[in-house]
Amino acid sequence: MNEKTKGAFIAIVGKPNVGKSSVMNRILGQKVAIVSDKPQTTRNRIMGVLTEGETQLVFIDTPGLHKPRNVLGQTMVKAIEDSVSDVDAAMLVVDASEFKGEPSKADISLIERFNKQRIPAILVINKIDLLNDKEKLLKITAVYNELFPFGAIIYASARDGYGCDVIVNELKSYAQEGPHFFDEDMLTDQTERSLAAEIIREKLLRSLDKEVPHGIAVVIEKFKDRKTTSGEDIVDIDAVIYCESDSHKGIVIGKGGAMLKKVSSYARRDMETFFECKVNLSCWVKVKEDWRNRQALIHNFELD
Ligand SMILES: Nc1nc2c(ncn2[C@@H]2O[C@H](COP(=O)(O)OP(=O)(O)OP(=O)(O)O)[C@@H](O)[C@H]2O)c(=O)[nH]1
Ligand SMILES: [Mg+2]
Repeated sequence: MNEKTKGAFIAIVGKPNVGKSSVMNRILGQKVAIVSDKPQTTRNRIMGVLTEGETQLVFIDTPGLHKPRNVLGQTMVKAIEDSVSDVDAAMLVVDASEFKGEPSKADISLIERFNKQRIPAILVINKIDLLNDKEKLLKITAVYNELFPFGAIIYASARDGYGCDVIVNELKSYAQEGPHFFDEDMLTDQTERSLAAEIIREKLLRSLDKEVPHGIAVVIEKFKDRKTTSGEDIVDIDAVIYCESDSHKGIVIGKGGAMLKKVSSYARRDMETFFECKVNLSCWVKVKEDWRNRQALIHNFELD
């Protein structure tokens, strides 16, 4: 082969809930990062790799930039800062439907970081499927154009897939000649255990209200392949769902165990699709008070 390989590392940044993980999943054509309608769904850096011909784009999906209210929040914000310092380009995602006439504080602070680190960036205006007023798009474009010399401003809908091919083409222009960092068929750096834990956390975020899911951490204690008696592949997964109080534990378990049963069954289905085999999932719920302020526990839960 005389083709020269190229690659770029791209940080995906923005406010919570704007659709960063959704855009990455859509670009990769596979769900590697969990998604929910609750802010702060993504808790640490999640890598997604796209290899197309000679070019490899390595995406770093990050938590949404917010004002930390606990040690976990501080750790999440640190993960964003670390990501932006070490990439070839950044992709700032904004939610078109949430635009209130001026850029958010989070976006201004991220743009300051692009300037400080001398990182080029593109702007992705996402969720355009929710916009009735197309004038608003022009307004957002004008406002953000004033703020930073974006390499491109792209209208997108991660829900429909609109604009995602344009994003990939733009990002390819930041790729530099060099060997690929990862195998062509690699999709993410997450282990099977962390993928399984994240799938459970996604179902909890989607099924529970308010503060309860934010105070949850999931740890996989067992992940073991075996063959069933009829020779089929099956994996036994034991998961512990940690929450912050007895009352939260009660909510996670639900009346007669109904909530835990529902969450486990949705999670198992997703795991079977992702791991392409049968899954036997058992979940337990335990309490670890105020874990989001306890560095040692945050470390144990692999969130730092
Ligand atoms: N209508 C519409 N909804 C979208 C689109 N993209 C994402 N969403 C929804 O927006 C919500 C947030 O999506 P995420 O991808 O989790 O957002 P995020 O920016 O990664 O959020 P954090 O990880 O919390 O920072 C979810 O309910 C998505 O389904 C879009 O293009 N259109
Ligand atoms: Mg996310």
